[in-house]
Amino acid sequence: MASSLTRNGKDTAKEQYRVLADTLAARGIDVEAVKDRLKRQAVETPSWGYGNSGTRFRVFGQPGVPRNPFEKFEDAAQVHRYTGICPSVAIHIPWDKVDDFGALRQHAERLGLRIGAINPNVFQDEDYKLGSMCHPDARVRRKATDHMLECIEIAKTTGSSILSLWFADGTNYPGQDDFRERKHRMEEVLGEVYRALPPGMRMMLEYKPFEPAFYATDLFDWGISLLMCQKLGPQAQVLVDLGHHLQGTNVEQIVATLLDEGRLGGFHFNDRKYADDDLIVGSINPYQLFLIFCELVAAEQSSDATRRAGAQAVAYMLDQSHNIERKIPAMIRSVLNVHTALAKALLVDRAALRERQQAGDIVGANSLLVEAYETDVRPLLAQVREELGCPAPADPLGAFLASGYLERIAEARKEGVAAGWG
Ligand code: RM4
Ligand code: MN
Ligand code: MN
Repeated sequence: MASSLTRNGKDTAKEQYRVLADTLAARGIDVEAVKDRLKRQAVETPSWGYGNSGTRFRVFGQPGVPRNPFEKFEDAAQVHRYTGICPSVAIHIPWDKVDDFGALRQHAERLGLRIGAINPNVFQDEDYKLGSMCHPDARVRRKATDHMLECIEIAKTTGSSILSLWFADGTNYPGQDDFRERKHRMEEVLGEVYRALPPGMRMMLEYKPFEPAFYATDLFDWGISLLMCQKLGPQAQVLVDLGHHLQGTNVEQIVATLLDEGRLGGFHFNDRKYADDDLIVGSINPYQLFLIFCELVAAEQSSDATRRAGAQAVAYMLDQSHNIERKIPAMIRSVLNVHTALAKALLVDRAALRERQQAGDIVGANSLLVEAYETDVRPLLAQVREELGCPAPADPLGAFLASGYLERIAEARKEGVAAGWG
């Protein structure tokens, strides 16, 4: 659907921006500073979000889906082109295993991209039926450890600075294994991997309450991830995947707590209605996304330099599987939603908020958030994309759909096997 911005043409978009900028300036907002922050935002897209995926019932293939990691980067370059803020792509090993990672890196760079977080896969092998790092058999733990060490080597070649870890480890029945022993095995394996990290590389530890394990998961919540990180050392940080919480969890409070402890490594953005649904971020609960960004902006603007630096180093990544929706458009929509949530969070009058908090003005304090959230930031983001040099600043998704790219890849990638869940 064309937005009002495109319907009325470029000049109208400019006019709408001028009106908004004046309104914001009158509210005491430094519009240039807001734009600078929005231009500095980076969102990493996941290579696996470009391949076919599905549920355990069915994977519905799509035309033109990449057949190899090189083509995934070509699709990711489209997302970056139209949004202006997606310069890197996370890869998953072995889904994205290639003979020559140096060549993949060059390919990415030629497209104006870089290779981002490396995600080892220690859940899709027969050996991992009882777990990987917590497996009762030392041979399997060794295999999982070696795979993670191999991923650190790959990261050195690709120039990646994040080793992103998610484990399917857990048990399905009470009594199946010993909780404390599994925890000890986890500490040992993670310790060995941690010690192999070169300086400057961060390990990010993801948690998830259930699935595929249905009784107990070894890294089950942010508390256990934080505990592990604290035992490991400063290069270990927690990764918050928005779909990895039980219903009703206050995710923004977790974010604030981790930021305050200097242990928020990054995000896997997505959205969900029920569990780990991996839907387009901001499609179900955009208000939660906004509140999360409010915490990030607050930490970035904190008077404490360490907190500021920690917030500025947060890695913003998407982790989504677009099962039935077209992949590149879904990715573009996701990135736009992230940018929108950040833009709104940047409009919160933090000084006034503080005053009202101190005064116990509950409704007044809340109103400042509501006012920011209700602001239509589309003209501001269009202006930001224009300044970033995007080809269709007012309507990136519409312009991508009209570009003919989807038709071209459907034709060009007819032969061969599409990448997807193996
Ligand atoms: C998990 C988790 C991981 C992702 C895998 C494929 O649920 O979110 O980040 O790598 O799925
Ligand atoms: Mn994830
Ligand atoms: Mn997940």
